[in-house]
Amino acid sequence: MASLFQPITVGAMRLPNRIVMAPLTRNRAPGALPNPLMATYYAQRARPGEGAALLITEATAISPTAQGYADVPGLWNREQVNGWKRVTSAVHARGGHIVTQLWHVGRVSHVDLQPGGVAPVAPSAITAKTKTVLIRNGLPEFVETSAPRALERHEIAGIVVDYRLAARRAIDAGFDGIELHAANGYLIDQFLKTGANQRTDDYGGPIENRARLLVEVMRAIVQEIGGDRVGIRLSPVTPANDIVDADPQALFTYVVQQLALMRLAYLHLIEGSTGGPRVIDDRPFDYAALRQAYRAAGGYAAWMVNNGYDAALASDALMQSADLVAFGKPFIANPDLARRIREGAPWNTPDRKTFYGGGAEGYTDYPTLR
Ligand code: 8OZ
Repeated sequence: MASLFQPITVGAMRLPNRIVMAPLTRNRAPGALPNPLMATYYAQRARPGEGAALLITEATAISPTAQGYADVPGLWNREQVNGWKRVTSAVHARGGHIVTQLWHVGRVSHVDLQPGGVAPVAPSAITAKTKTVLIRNGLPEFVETSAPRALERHEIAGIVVDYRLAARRAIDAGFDGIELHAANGYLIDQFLKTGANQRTDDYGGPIENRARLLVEVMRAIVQEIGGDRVGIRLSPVTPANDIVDADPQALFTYVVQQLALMRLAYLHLIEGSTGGPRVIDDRPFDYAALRQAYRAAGGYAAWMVNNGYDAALASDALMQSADLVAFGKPFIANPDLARRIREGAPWNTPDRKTFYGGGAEGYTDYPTLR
């Protein structure tokens, strides 16, 4: 049985403990450009013995059309690569590890965020009943997402290339690897799930078709940077961003069986509703059965769990064969969360008002223990 403070090898990384900082959207990258304040924020959370053994960056757009929120960072040009280099070197200077989360929002976007003001792309032309954030007159404003257009069959290969190139640029920027964002109702999850995918070509219909984009993107990324630098985030039943599937247990069993054929670093599971309840009454899901299906298919990547964990629940999860635990909101307010867990110290409470947008306040000014 592993404890939270037992070292572990995760793909190409040797980690001193099992504590991971989950990806957290913070909307502090005007112009989609990573900046020095972000480097400070991540480095604070990578202090040896205090911060996370592995940091996952906030979701990062792979192309201009992949964006769905104001002031989120990107990874499609040289300037962004250089901006991220400051972040990765600040984290590495502390002895930490950091991967970036590659993101295409699909339909969860707004015409004001799209190049040329065109409609966002999606598997099918079905509008998500959800909101995104624009910045108008310097202030964040929640707006309904725009109606998307369905991707043409011949456009999909180009999206796969965008992911592959972003993965290459991540390595150029000094990241230890990437996490594919296949969760929370964004593009990959939209293809996966029946509520958003009504395609009649080989990317819609049966599970193998709906999972095709995920598998193609993962294969392309693994070819480009090696599976030992690749993780993936999945959220089988989250309702986030108006997403639903008719049979998530069957869908994700197939997905993890496909992932078992790749030599990956980790699988990252959001249990229940993202940032909300861990159990959803009308969306039951057996995560232990999913992990067993992955292992039975020969998958040996680290199994990372997330959503609403505290120290006690995290220890239980490791006892029940999870390998890593990702903490999200606790890391916003506690740069030294690992130390607080080790010492049983109280946790600072995060301030929701400063989650999205703004500057140093509520970002780099949370206190550490003395
Ligand atoms: C909160 C606000 C905006 C985006 C996710 C990338 O849910 C996000 C996100 C979260 O995965």
